[in-house]
Amino acid sequence: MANPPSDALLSDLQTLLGPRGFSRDPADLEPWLTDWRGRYRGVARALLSPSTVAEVQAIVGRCADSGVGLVPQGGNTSMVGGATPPAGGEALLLSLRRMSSIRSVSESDNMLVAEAGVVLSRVHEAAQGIGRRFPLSLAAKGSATVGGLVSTNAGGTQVLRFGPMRSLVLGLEAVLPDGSLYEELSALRKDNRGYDLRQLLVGAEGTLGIVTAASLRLVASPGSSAVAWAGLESPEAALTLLRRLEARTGDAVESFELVPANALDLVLRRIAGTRAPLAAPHAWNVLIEAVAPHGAAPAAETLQDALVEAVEQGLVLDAAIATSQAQAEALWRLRESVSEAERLDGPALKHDISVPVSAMPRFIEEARTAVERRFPGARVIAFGHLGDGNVHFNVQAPSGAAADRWLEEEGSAASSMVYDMVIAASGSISAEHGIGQMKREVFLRTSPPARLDAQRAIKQALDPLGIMNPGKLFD
Ligand code: 2HG
Ligand code: ZN
Repeated sequence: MANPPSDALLSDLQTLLGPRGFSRDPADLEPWLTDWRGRYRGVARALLSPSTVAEVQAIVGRCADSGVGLVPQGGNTSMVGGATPPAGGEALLLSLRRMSSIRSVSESDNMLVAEAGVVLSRVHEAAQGIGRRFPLSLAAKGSATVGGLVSTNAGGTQVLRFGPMRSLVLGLEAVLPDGSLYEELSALRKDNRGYDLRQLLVGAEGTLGIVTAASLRLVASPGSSAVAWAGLESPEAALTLLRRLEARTGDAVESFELVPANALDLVLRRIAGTRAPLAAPHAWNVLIEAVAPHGAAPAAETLQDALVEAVEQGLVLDAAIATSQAQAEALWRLRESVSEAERLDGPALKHDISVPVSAMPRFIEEARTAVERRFPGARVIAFGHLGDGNVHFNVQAPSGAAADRWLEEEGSAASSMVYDMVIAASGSISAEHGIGQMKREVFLRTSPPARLDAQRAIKQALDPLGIMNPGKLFD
């Protein structure tokens, strides 16, 4: 267990970091003590905002000497309370937001080096600046930071082709729990010197060290891209369509996002300025983005041909292709607003789950029927990354005044039911959001012993004092 910080430690940190890097003013701390969904609230004794790696090392070193817990935080967009301090008030909040420089961009190595506090949309811009791109995107791109993306092994809406963060991190710089610096911002594509510490830190949720910078892989910009919206009868039809489109485009489908009628309906009702993409509503929809390399037939042509054929065959019920950048953005906005529309609509239980891709259509239909039958009034909204076998199987509480009581009385039974079905389908109870505080119990309950024991041993070896992001993953 971590210790509370002493007055001596606090004043030492204040001297070290100066007025811009240290605050105990409740007004400065307030925005960062609650997660963005308002589900978790914590207490911290001070907000530390270092601007250099040396400062992070000094902070961690001092906290290690006195056994004080540190909660790293970037854009505060965690879906599982992973960046919210514990309620006990004994930890220090370590914001990486001031470490926000892009240290280098290299065309010949096809990579850039960004500090932990760089926001994802700036990574996109920097890559574009040299005619390349960073192929990972998500709705929170305007606030999610590199450190958090690395530490949660973030996924998002482009995993289908280039994989999650794990496959895009070439090197890392991180301060380990004893204050030492792991410094391998390497551009190496091959490196087999023993255990891969970089991959251990990716997805560790700040429990094994503080990521301060990452080398990120870039890919070629496409010659053209096309965005379409299609209405279908079922998730099964959607998966069939995906495989056909992949065959047609030579695996150049970059996004294939499932949106059920109830999610689209929420967006159209709750998000100003949105419009229905097709003439009539359909039970299921997909947003598709496909690309084509320079010199090849434009992506819009290939996608159009494939969709016309799919409509003729009855696989797709209706479809629309964006004919301008503005239209493409409007379609993307529908997809990216689902989470926010759901939040505005009322409380929901979030289940970020995965099962084998081939099993997902059946899982969605069966699990939805089972949950809605057992919990009358609750509504399942299953949307997201069908091609990755990952949907957000969210359960909205019955509407009206009884919602909060329902969550309290039935919420954990409903979540257990979903997770048990996921485990029975050989799936994962956390596909892309991590464990944080929200999933600790189910993580401990459902993980195979060998997996848990090995992870605990790693945590114990690297962070024996338990000062790194206390209360997340393990105690
Ligand atoms: C998404 O895919 C995010 O939009 C959020 O992962 C999912 O709100 C959610 O459940
Ligand atoms: Zn997602």
